[in-house]
Amino acid sequence: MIDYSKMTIERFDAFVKSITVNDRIALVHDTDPDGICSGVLVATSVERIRQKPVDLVISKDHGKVTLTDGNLKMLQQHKINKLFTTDLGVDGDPATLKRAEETCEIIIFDHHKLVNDVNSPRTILIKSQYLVTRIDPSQYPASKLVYDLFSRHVDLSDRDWLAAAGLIADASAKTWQTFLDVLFVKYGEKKLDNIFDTPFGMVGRIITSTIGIEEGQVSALFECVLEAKSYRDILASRFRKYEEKYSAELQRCINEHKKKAEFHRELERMWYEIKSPYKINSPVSTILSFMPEYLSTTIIVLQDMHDGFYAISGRRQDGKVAMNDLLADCVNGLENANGGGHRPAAGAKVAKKDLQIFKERFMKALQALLAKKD
Ligand SMILES: [Mn+2]
Repeated sequence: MIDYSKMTIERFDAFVKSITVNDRIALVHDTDPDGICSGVLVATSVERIRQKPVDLVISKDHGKVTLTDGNLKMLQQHKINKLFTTDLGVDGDPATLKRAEETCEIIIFDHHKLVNDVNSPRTILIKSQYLVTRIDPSQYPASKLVYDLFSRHVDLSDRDWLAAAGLIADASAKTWQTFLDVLFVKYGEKKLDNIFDTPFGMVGRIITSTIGIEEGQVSALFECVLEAKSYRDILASRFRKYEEKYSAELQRCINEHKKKAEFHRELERMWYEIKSPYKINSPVSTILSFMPEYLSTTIIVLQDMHDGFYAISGRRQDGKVAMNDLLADCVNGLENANGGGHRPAAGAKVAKKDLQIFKERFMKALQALLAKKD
């Protein structure tokens, strides 16, 4: 049984009931599979509730998970009075949120680490950890959260595959086995050993690949997912070809890791700098982290983004190291850097000139953790 927090649910219900055709509604979503699937579920729900689409969709580019001045300007230009955000830790910047509150009522759907309790008369913060306390919030992705909550008000059963795609991409399939098993039967799809090879897994792969190769496609991709009556429409879309290219590149990076990564067995550490024309560090780190021999390895995969910054992904699947805290500590005080995410999977952005500092801090932190264990 899911232990819902009563107050959050009641406020959410009242908010949904207050939605009318006259509202100016915006959606701000993250641009990974969970962010897009949860965003599409919000957009679909709003449209079904009031028979009119959302008025504005803002797709966040990677690296900034909080609202920007540019986002606020857009909200004002479009006279938005109700705002939904999905899969973004916007609670990391309460000041900007307060400014958004001057014109908008806000609902935040998120499952990242709680940074600030930004609940207020104008804002409802819906963190997975408020609703379910017995699992790590990384295991209750935004897509499933949005699906569960909006299903209280509108029939989304024909879009359940969006919840599946989002949670599989966020490495949460094990937590939702029963939910997924029902869908495999319902749609007559085979359950495969590798969940990422199933059609629901493939939806996420197509999203990751498209954005990893051509970030400018994000609006078209969002539209495609929104219009799709079934996951089959996405698998048959023009975005499928990105997945093929990306998969090959992913395989190359995985194949080369033994040769090119730096290992430090004593510290249970892997440090792997990859070079690729695509933004690919995050899926490379995820795949490595689930290889049986690396389940107890702290993995860093980084990539020069050729914009003065490194994109960094950290993974550790056995739960012994909190990657979100670790990366946040390592970037603390560095110029234009940021870091955070989930306990098993986190990300960071660091200026090229500060990479050495980051690496030293990372090594020191692991040594300190190791000392604690002894
Ligand atoms: Mn997510």
